[in-house]
Amino acid sequence: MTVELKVTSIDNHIFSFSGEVSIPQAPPEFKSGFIGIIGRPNVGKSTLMNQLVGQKVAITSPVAQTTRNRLRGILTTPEAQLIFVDTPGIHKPHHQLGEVLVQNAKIAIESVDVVLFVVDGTVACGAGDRFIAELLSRSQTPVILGVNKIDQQPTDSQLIDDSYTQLAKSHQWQTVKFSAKTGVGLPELQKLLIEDLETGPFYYPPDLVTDQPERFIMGELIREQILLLTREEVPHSVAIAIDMVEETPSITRVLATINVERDSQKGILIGKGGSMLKAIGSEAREQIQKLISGKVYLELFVKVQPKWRQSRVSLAELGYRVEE
Ligand SMILES: Nc1nc2c(ncn2[C@@H]2O[C@H](COP(=O)(O)OP(=O)(O)OP(=O)(O)O)[C@@H](O)[C@H]2O)c(=O)[nH]1
Ligand SMILES: [Mg+2]
Repeated sequence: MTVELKVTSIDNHIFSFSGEVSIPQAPPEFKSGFIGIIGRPNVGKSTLMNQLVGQKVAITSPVAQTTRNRLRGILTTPEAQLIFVDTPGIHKPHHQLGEVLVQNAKIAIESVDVVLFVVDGTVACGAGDRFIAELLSRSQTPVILGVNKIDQQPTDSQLIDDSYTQLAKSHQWQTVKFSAKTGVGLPELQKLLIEDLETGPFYYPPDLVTDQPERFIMGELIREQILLLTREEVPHSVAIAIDMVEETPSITRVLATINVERDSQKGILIGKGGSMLKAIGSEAREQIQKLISGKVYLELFVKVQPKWRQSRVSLAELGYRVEE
């Protein structure tokens, strides 16, 4: 028996279903479920999800607070379907956007089957981790502690390791160590996660890797280049709107607007003689070409929209889920 799932999508190549798709029926012992990836900013949550899924579905950067929206990455093996929910790093919020992000992470904790609490194995457990641990201990959701970045641990990592062993012990959490960057330890992590899941159906078609429309990922790939190429407050003050995607047999035309809060930020983004915008555009274009496996023409506009981060209406308009 197959279940017919009707989804209408205009330009969702990754989604890969425009029209009708069939989700096969899972075998009796098949396991499935939702795994929330939670942790402080910059610990490697999105890098981990991309590695597990085997494709870049989430953008990553050395700048903290890269991820803004909850995003699913899907891994289907012969025995299980794991749906990872990547979340924004949890930190003390300073403005409306920050509050929305933390609130969304809290909701993510409650709406998954297992929480994978990711910490940075290059530094000892800190106040930020304990804040999240406290939040997690108030929820019924089972937790696995994932110590990441072990490829970069100092040679004497005893104190660091002890700090996490202590944390896991006090909450009776299982611990697993890995490197999202090199992939070391990920097979063990995957095995542990599958053990923790219950038997269940396919939630998504087996070949799907994310629940996000291609348009959203295009915007994220532009934002990723801004994170990598600009400094200080600029990266956090931008919101991307994809205004148009037009596909022809030979090329896909994408028009996008980069919204910023101030004229000075607009100046930085455009750069001398337009050099910065050109660099952002050409790098992002390459990434988008990889995403859609085809030629792309990308045109970027910069617009000042004062205080968009302070306004819940603007946040919603720019595609951020605002959950109460
Ligand atoms: N050495 C090393 N670096 C890593 C590893 N995993 C992630 N990183 C780096 O850590 C930085 C942050 O990675 P992200 O995946 O963007 O982190 P995040 O937790 O999603 O960050 P937010 O979305 O801001 O909360 C990037 O520069 C990554 O390349 C790892 O296993 N080893
Ligand atoms: Mg992230």
